[in-house]
Order: sequence, then C-alpha cells, then structure tokens
Amino acid sequence: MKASTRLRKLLESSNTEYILEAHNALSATIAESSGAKGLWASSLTLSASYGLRDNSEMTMTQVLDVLESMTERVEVPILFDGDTGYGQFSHFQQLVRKLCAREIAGVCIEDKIFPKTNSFLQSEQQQLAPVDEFCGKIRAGKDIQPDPDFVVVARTEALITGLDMSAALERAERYAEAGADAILIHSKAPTFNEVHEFMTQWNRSVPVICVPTTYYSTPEEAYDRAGISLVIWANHLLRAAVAAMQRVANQISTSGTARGVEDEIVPVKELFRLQDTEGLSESERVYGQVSPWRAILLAATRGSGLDDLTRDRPKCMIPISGVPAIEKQLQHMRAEGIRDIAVVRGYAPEAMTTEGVQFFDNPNWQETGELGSLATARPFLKGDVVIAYGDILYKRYILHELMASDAPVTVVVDGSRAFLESDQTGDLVRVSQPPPEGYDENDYRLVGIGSSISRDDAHGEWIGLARLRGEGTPWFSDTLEEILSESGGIECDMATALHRMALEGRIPIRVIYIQRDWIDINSVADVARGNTN
Ligand code: SPV
Ligand code: MG
Repeated sequence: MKASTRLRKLLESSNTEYILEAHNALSATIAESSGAKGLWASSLTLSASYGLRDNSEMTMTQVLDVLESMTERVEVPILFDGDTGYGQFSHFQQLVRKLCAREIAGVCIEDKIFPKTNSFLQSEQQQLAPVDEFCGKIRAGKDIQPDPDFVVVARTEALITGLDMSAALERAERYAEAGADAILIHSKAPTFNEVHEFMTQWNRSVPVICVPTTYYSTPEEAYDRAGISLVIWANHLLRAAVAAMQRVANQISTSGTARGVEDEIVPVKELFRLQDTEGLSESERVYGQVSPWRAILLAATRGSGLDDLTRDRPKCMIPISGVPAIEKQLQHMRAEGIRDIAVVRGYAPEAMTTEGVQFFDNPNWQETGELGSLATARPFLKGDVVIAYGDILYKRYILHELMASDAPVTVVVDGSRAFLESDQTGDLVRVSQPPPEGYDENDYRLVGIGSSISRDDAHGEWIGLARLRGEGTPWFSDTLEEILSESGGIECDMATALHRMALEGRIPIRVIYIQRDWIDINSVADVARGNTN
C-alpha cells in the first residue's frame, strides 16, 4: 500500500492514532521500530538538527534531502511539516510535486506569512495569511498532486496568534471547503480545553489533528472522546536526544574519560544494527560484491640462469612485452574476480613495485623453499585460495577453468608432454588417466607429483597453479605445517605437499589438463619466448 494511502487510513481510523516526530533517517528508524504508525517531519526539529532556526531558514532542497533519506529507510508514512509552503501557491505546487516524487505521504501547511516563526515564539505578533490567499494555496496543491491519495493538511494558527474560537472555526471550515484533507488545529494552551472546545463546535467535514506539546498531560482517552483523528508528538525524539547528548558530553568533559558513560549509551554495534550493516552483508552474499577468492603468489626466488636479468629484481619482475611478468598474472586474477592477493617476496623485495597486493616477506627464501615462503602468507591460507608461482605466464582461460572447479583441491597440468623437448623440467605429474585426445568430461585425479615421478611415468607437468577450497584448504594447511615441522622448514616445495596429499588420498585432487598455452620464466630462452608470444 502507498504511504499516502496508509496516512489516509490513519486519519480515517475510528479511534485516535498518533504519529511521532523524526528529524533524520536514524530517528525515523528508531520511531518506526517503536511501533509508531507514522512520522511527523517537524520543521522545528529538522531545522534544529541543521543548526538553523525554525524561521523558514532551511531551504526546500535541504528538507527534501533529509526527507529522501528518511523515506528510504522506513515503511511508515511521513507527514511533512511544510510551514507556509515555501512561498506562494506556485512554490507550494513545486513542493507537492517533489514530495510525491519522493513518496512522502502528505504535507501540512500553516496559514502564516513567509518567513514564519515557530508557534511558541512571539506568537501574538505573528501575522496570518489572508483566508482567500491560503485557500488558493490549498487548491493549487490539491490540483497539482500527481498522487491522488497524497494528503494536504491545512493548519490554522488562529488560536496561536490570539484570535478567537469563531475565527479558528471559520478558517478551518474554509480550508476544508478548499480541499484540505484534514485540519490541524494548533494551540499553545497548557490544557486540552481550547482544542476540546474547537471540537465541540467543529462540523466534522474532515478529520482533525492536534499537537499537544503544551497540553501533553491530557489523558489519551480525551482525544478519542473529543473526536481527534491524529495526535502529533511533534518534537520528542530530538528533545530526548538533546538531553542524552548534553548529559554524556558534560560527563566526559568534566571527568576527562568516557569510563562512566559507557553504561548509559548504546554499544557501537547498536549503530551497526540501525545502519542495517547486516543487510549489506546479506546483499554481498547475493550479489557477490565481495569476492570470496584469494590468491597467494610465490615470488621469492631470483631464478637460476637469469643473472643479468635479475641483478636487481626477482624474476617475476622481468618485463615480458614491457610488463613485469607478475603483472600479467595479476591482470588475469583481477579479471576473474580475485581481489585479495598476497605476494611473497624474497630476493630484492624493494624491486617489487606491484600495487594493490599485500606483501609478505621471506628473507630466508634461499633455504626454505616454496613451502617456507607460503608459510609467511598464512593469513591468506584460508577459504577459497589460489596458489600460483609468480613467474608463470598463461592464457586467461586456464585460470577461468581453475575457478570453475568445484573440487576441494585442483591443480593445472600441461598434458602436452612438452617437457620431453627440454632438459629443464618442473614438477612432473602422474594422473589417473593420460590426457584425452579431444574434449571429454572425465574427472582426472592426481596420483603423484614431483621428484618421485619419472619422465616415462609422467602424464604431464604441473604449471604452478593450484586452487584450494572447502575442506581442501585446511587439509593443505595441515600438510604444510606437518612437512615444515619434520624438515625444520628447509627446502620443501609445493610438489612435496601435493604429493603427500595425493598419496594420502583422503579427497581426490582434481587435475585440469591443458595443452601448452603457458610458460615459466626459468631461462633466458623462456624470456625470449615470452617476448615473442
Ligand atoms: C513543528 O514541529 O515544527 C511544528 C509544531 O510545527 S510546533 O513546533 O508546535 O509549531
Ligand atoms: Mg513546524
């Protein structure tokens, strides 16, 4: 149901309803959660919270901004205290259009002259607008409103400015005839008597609203008995906030510490709740704004046989077609949605100028081997994580296929047997089956990897790209820690860990076969190849 329709229902309800003041999105949320069925966007409290006077000092743009933030956060209808309608009839028409566009349920305008003053300030000196002029303003608003249910409340300040009851009644009747959906009869009397008298003489052509700021002690039944449709508690949330803020500010200023106030204020997590932080986490799960993926790039080594090229930089910083090799891999990772990336540095860390990654340092890279480097990046070794050598280059589809795998542990293996063409080989791999001739959907499982696999037994070569997820990650981590503690952290490579896991066989390690489409930068020849690719 539209907010405006809901406000109409409150006005038409058979008993007296109430609405609560709110001056920003936070107080609107608090009022709504308390059970208030509607909100009063008060000119007094909106302007006060802006550090301005309630003398038409807040501009239409400023109030619309606040109203927009309020209506975005609450479901209950908002009745906006529109003062004199921001000028003559044509300004009021603009206001009505803008309020309808923001789904504000209704506006209340008062029969004073711009710039108005709050009803409780020098009220007797305030001038009322001529009745005909104010009726014209009401008609102008009603004629223009794009939402037929939008509520225009006409407020008469007759009693506030010291006019008598008959003047108040006459004005109210004329405003109802002009099309007002409700009358707000304002009074500054200390008791309900004045408004009560108005009600006894009122023709009841439209619902009546009152604002018992000064006659707040009236018993609730009195409004009902008198036929009041809606009571506005017009400023209570801001007054409550001011009292609390003054108490806490003074206490901290006097004592110099916040120790004593902690019990009197809400915990920070209450602010998070009111901001709907939980809702954001939910959306992140739905829309995948936050990538669940991490990567650790092992980039600690200098590389052998690359002396000239690595005099003052690690091998992953060697430019390939003008771009450091590692940057090419990072581009692929970001394109695949991997945002949290760790790079383990070792040799010449100062030459690693890569941006947007978190560095971990392994100063003992020469002794520890890959697992020692990996161990420095332990905080990244959780959840869904890609582990990659920093010095490999590959086509992007390879990473894409790896990210599509749902296995707990997946490794990418080049099944082309290109290693037979070179005497320098990386980690040879034995798989449950040789690579397929063409496309197939079989699952391939890692049987063994590393130095124990002979060239004859090997089905391919691990390219230095693996992914862990689910139960695969703690399994790998445990294996890593086990190997490090056995070896004292010396000379252990990734293949040692993967081989041990394959032998243990607790969960199949999936192999994704590729055919070439990658290189590693292990020799000057490789670099030359990279530059020509
Ligand atoms: C307001 O809340 O701004 C009102 C009511 O207009 S009063 O302050 O009583 O004028
Ligand atoms: Mg006001």
